Amino acid sequence: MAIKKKIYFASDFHLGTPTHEKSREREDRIVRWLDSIRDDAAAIYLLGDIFDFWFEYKTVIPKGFIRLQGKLAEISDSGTPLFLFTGNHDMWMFDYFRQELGVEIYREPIVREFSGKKFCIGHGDGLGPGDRRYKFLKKFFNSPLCQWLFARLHPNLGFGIAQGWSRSSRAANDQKEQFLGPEKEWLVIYAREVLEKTHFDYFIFGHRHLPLDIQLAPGIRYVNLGDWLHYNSYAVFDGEELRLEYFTEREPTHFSSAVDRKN
Ligand SMILES: [Mn+2]
Repeated sequence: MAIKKKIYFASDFHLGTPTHEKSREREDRIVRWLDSIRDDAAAIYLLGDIFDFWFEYKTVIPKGFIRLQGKLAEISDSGTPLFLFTGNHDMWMFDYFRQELGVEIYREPIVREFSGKKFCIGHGDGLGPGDRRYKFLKKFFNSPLCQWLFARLHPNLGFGIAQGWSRSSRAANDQKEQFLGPEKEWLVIYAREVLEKTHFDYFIFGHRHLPLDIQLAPGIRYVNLGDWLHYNSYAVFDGEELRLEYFTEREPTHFSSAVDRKN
């Protein structure tokens, strides 16, 4: 058996958008990626916006995404720890993933140390300067009152409203984000602010939908995980090096080998 020593990070799958068909294709790709990394993964961190919208009622969860859930359950049951962050699109994840899949849920950035390197890990929304409107909305959406009220809406209505919100977002409109330059990227600004007070080796965030690997100081980097709408990007730490990588697939060869076996 391979020695499990790599730590994987990915974010912004946005399952559910833009269409059921496209989302399913993406979900299948993510499941193949998880299959490809699970044997050498010491842990897998999913950094938010896994779903384009999610809400769980006391006894009911949204339809779909069953292959991802099954795969996460399988990996979790096999003993590989999985960690999931809520993003701005799926902040209404409550107990289901922990109870049913054994996946730990985080709502805020966390600090971790791996092989002597200090990591700051989070989705990345609401950090850095500006975006006051979003920061206010986040507080409101996170309030028990708001969640209680949403749960009172019939799901057909509630999810209809939510899909309307989501359709106005950039990701749903298939627009690629543009790099603003290191002076203006707000997560770079945030990381630099943090570094004035505390040492970190690596900052890993999602949310930006742009694969970025930016050196903040010698040996100190900010990695943005990109997304799976455009990039199929992820990061992996092997105990020494942190790398931003892209999941690429060759044409499936298992069909021909299945035929070979029959002969
Ligand atoms: Mn996102």
